[in-house]
Amino acid sequence: MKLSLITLLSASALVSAAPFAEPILDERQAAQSINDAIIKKGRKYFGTCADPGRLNDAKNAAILKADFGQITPENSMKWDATESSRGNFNFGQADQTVKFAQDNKKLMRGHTTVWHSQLPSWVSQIKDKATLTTVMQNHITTLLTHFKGKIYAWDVINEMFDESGGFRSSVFYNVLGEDFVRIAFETARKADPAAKLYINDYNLDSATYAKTQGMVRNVKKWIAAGIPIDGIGSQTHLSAGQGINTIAAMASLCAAASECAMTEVDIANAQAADWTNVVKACMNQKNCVGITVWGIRDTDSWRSSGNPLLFDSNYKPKSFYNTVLAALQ
Ligand code: 9MR
Repeated sequence: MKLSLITLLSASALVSAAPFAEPILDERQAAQSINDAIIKKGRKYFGTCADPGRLNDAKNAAILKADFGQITPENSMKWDATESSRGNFNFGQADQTVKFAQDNKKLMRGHTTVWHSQLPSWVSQIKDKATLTTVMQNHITTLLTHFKGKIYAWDVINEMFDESGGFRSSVFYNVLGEDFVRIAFETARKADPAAKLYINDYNLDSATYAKTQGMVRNVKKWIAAGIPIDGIGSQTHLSAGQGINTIAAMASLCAAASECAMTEVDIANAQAADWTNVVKACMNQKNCVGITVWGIRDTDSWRSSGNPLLFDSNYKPKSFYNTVLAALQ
C-alpha cells in the first residue's frame, strides 16, 4: 500500500499528540540535553559527579542519562575507598559507577590516584622514599589496570599546589620532593597508555593568581622535561561574581598542556552571568574538552547551602540550566 503524504503527516501528528510525551519529558526534567549541545560544538562531554548512592535514586539516574555525557566518581575511586589497608584493594562502589557509565554510554573521568586528602593514615605515615615509591606505583598501577579501557581521563595528581603556587606539604612532596610528579605520571602512562593523564586543582580561577601561575609554570616545565601530562583540570568551585575571571584563567591553563577541562564546577549563590562565563571560558579554548559539574541537585552538593548546581531539590532544572544551554548554542 502506498501511503500518501497526508496519511504520513496525520500519523506523525498523532504520535506527537500521544499521551506519552508528557511523562517522558517529566522523567528527564530538562527539555534539552546540555551534553548534546556541547557535543554539537565539537567537545567531548558535559558531565557530573556521581556514585552508587546517587545513581540508585531513579530521578538522579534519569537526569544523568538524559542530560549528561560523563561521570566522575565523587568518592569511590579515592585512596581511602580503594586501598584502605596496604595491598587490599576494593572496587565495589567504583565498579558500580563504571558499569552505569558503560551501560549508558557515558565517558568516565577517573578521580583520583595521588591526593593528600582522603588518604589512609598508613600512607601518610610512610617516611622513606623507597617504600612510598613502591606504594604509589602499586596504587596507581592497580587502579589504572583494573579500569583499563574504561576511563577517558585520570586525575593522576590532585591538589598538589598551595595558594602561593608552591608545592603543598603532603607525604608525597615531603618524602619524595617534586620527583613524585614524574613517578606518578610515568606509572600511570605505563598502566593505561590510552588514558589522558591530568593534573587537577582548585582556585585556578584567575589568570593573575599565584596558584594559577604556579600550575602553568610547572606544567610547562614538566612537559618540557618529558613527564607525560596530557591535561590540566581546573576544578572551578566558584562564588558569585567569579565566573568572569575564568575566561582569562582557562586561556592560560589551556595553553600549558595539550588539553584542559573544567572538572568540578559549582557556583555558590551564582548569577546567570557566572554560568555564561564559565561556559565561555571552556568554549573559547579549542583544547578544552569538556565541563563537569560537581553534582546534579543542590541538595546533594558538598556546599548545598550555596545552591551551587543546575537542578533544585525537586530535581527541576534551574534557570541556570537554560543559561548554560543558551551559552552552548
Ligand atoms: O564531593 C566530595 C565530598 O562528598 C567528600 O566528602 C569530599 C571529601 O574530601 O570530597 C568532595 O569532592 C572533592 C573532590 O574530590 C576534590 N576537589 C574538592 C571536592 C569538594 O570537596
